[in-house]
Amino acid sequence: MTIDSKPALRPDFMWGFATAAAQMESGSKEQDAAAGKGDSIWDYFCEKPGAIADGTKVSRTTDFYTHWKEDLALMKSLGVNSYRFSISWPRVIPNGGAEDPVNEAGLEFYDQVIDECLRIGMTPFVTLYHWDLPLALYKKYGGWLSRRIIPDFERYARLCFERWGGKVKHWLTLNEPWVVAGLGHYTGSFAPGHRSSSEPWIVGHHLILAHAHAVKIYRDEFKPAQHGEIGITLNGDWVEPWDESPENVQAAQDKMDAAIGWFADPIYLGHNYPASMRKMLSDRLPTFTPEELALVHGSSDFYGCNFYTTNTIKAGCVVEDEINGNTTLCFDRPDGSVIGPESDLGWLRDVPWGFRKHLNYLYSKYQKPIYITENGYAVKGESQMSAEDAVKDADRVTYYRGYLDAVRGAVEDGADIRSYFAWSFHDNFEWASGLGPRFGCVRVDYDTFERTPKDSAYAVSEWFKKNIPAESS
Ligand code: PNW
Repeated sequence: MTIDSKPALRPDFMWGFATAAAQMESGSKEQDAAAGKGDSIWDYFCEKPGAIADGTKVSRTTDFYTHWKEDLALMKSLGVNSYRFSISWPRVIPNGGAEDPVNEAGLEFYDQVIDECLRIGMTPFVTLYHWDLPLALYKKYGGWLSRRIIPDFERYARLCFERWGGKVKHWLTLNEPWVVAGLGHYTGSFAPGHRSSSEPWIVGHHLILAHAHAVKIYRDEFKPAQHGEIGITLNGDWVEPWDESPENVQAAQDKMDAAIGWFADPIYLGHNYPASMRKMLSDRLPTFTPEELALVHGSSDFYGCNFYTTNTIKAGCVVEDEINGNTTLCFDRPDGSVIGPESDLGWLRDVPWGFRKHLNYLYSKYQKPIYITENGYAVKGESQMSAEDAVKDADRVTYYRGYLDAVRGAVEDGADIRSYFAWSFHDNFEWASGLGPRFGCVRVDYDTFERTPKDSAYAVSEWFKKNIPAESS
């Protein structure tokens, strides 16, 4: 073995694919009803004309509910050692509330999935909340807009720890609170579709508190016997100042504060929100009481990182964009060149070098082991391709190789990185974009639900075979 190919990752590095319940479980509305699943805010949002680009619905995605065993076997055949997925809150508590009945069939569904993961040697990495809020809680008190959500989330979390904590040792409370607050309540592009300049900051506050309360329950009541770890996962992409001017350099930091610091600064650093956000929002931004901040500070055992792209960034904006710190995100440079090729989504480009910088930034600022919980790519025009062409996903292969090399680079730089989950296992419901953009390493035929691995599935698998040292036997 040459020095160059020396494996840099930990022998116990966790890798596999990531999914989320709402994006891939359902086969039909009738199936959901028969399974006792309650509606989520996404079921409601999908009924709004124009909300979903192609008019598809979250109640008919990839039917993992039927195909779970075959999907887990396919993952395993690719050599993974773990699987990140989420529990559907309305599947296990259809109306969501602390006093509402539990749906035993929903619990049994996840019993099967978790048991099968363990049986075939995949470590389950489980998200409690990946955006599918029980609709009943939204109707009752506005969902995340109300503090009343905290005891309801606590009860849901406790139910999950009680039922599965003996088997699940890696928990994520919330996936990407920035998206829940920002796209759900500022741009209105995601469920529940609110456009407001006051709500996102309240929603964000309640998300942080609900997360921290769930973590306290885990640590007080379950961790002593179950010995697992728990944290939150945040999105937030890298930004490169458009040029060296002080205002554009400042814009880059303001954007990192708004996307990541909003949640990470209270949780990891104990700050009462970043100063740049306080300046921008003044008293629209809530304040943690000292007791709340004591609960929040340190409430994540690790840094959960979802990462997709890199932008160039300029100070100021034409249209106000407070969830990005009122900056302008670009893909071009002063010399007219672009930062990376286009994908199937306007916000996503393939820029591998930004990932290494980003991981180093996170590790030096927050000083926590990093679990990469999502990273992936939607190939431009893939939906219009034949199945034969779509599985030859050369652009996705290039993306993964570049980003995975960046992960190894950050490890070589000294960052403590412990997992990597590719987004996503198979093509699935891409939220407001519907079934159009495809993120899967496995193709799904949306008529027959047939699954076919793409070249990227094998490429990711090969990369890990080369880069994780064999555990000494
Ligand atoms: C993440 N943005 O969402 C989610 O965790 C996944 O459920 C999703 O499928 C995946 O990334 C790909 O989109 C995001 O607009 C959605 O910046 C939108 C944005 C970021 C993340």
